[in-house]
Amino acid sequence: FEGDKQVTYDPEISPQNPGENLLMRPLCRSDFDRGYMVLLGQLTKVGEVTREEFDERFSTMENCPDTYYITVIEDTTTGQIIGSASLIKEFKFIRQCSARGRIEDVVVDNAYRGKQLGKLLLDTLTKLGKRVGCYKMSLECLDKVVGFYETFGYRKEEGQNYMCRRY
Ligand code: 16G
Repeated sequence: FEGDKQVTYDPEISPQNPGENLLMRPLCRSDFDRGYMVLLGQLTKVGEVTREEFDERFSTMENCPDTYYITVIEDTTTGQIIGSASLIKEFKFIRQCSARGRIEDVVVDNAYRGKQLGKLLLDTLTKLGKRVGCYKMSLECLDKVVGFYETFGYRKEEGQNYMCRRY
């Protein structure tokens, strides 16, 4: 199965070594001051989130152990967050009390394109999902990036539709 193929990098990078002056790590509370919300603004509407609101939401997530794996990449020269992707583990009763993993809010700063960072984030979180016991992983994306996600073994499933209702 293609999804089990090793993802390769050129030049070689890894979570421990994502590139010169770059650091890959879990989101922390102080990333509010490192432009985390501004970065998310490159993905969708973020609204005017205050530090207090961010703090409260961070605590809510922190209080759900083994659930929110929000991974960021920091440029250590500027101290800014320049990439992020989230793995959310959703606990289930089905499949012997298994869990599904969702990949959400994947974003790499426009100025940092072409450094394989999206690939590194996806590869890492996809493997992490398996490691933490997810029986499947899923995500939603635009037509133009379907090919990118296929690299990591994601497929449009026959007869399955993504449905959405907005408020
Ligand atoms: C994309 C994202 C999703 C994000 C949504 C925001 C990935 C793989 N998908 O679908 O996670 O939440 O955009 O758009 O990153 P929205 O604000 O219109 O829902």
